[in-house]
Amino acid sequence: MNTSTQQTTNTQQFYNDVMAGLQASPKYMQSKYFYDTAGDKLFQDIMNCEEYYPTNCEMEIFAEQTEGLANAILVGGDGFDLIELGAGDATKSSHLLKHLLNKKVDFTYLPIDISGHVIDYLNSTLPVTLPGLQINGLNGDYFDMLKEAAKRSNRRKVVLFLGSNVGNMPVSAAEKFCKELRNHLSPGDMALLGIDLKKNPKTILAAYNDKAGITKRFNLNLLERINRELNADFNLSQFDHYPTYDPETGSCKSYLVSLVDQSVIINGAEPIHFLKNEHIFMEISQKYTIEQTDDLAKTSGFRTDGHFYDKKQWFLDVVWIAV
Ligand code: AVI
Repeated sequence: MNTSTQQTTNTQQFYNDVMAGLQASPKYMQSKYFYDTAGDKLFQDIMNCEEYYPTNCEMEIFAEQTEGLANAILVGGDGFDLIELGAGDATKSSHLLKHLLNKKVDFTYLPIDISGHVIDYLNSTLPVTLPGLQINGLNGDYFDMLKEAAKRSNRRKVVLFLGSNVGNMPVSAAEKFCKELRNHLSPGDMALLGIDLKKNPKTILAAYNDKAGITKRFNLNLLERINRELNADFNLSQFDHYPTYDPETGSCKSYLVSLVDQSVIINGAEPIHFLKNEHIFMEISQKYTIEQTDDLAKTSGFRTDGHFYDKKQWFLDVVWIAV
């Protein structure tokens, strides 16, 4: 498929998903659409803001416990493929890559990302910053690319899925995802997942309700994206950001709330009506207990082999072995 055909397909899919979500009751959006160019930048700002702790916690684990992480994944032996789902700029994993290179470990790094720009960037920059790195970036859907990786080599696989991205799925979907991940692996292959833990509810809520209002802008940016890419007329000032955290379930959820009765037209279709105070569900960021992560491993066909925490014990990186 050429780039412009792909673009048209993506826009059509975006439109279908937005319409399905806004015609549903209650209304919802898919958080994967947060990440256009402006959304990527806002997410960078979130990661740098004082209240958003997950990135710093996981960075601390990768920077200060690199040897432990490396030893955990080397248990299965030398000569493996290190696959990273949603690699982004690979800042955290670079600590691990550097350590493995210094130890002269035989491995190939295969970052997978839905963004072609991310893969081009990693393919061109990492071999410069990490001389000797064997890198083979794959652009596409996670599971399609895992299949591709399996076709290209039959070496042992270690899959990284960092940043608490698994938290952006409800628990049942996370289970389904982990089972599917397991189905793409063979016994002895490994997964290293970053998972945000339950903690003081105020700490969690503050992370999604920063004082500077960056998370609010991050949520509103999706409406702006719909205006721009799908020819819609959302009035952003008529929506407010409403984050919640339920300590019982561990679900942190973000909503946009309509401040007035209003209608929005998307690409000339039938207007979408919003009642005053009606909400749109935007995103879940699920928090887990340690026991829940062990259960998640078990139900999806893995055995837990390691737990790595930051000093505050706010964040957990688990090492799972496929059984
Ligand atoms: C990408 N993901 C793990 C972030 C999270 O914490 O759920 C996205 C995010 N949304 C608002 N702040 C950060």
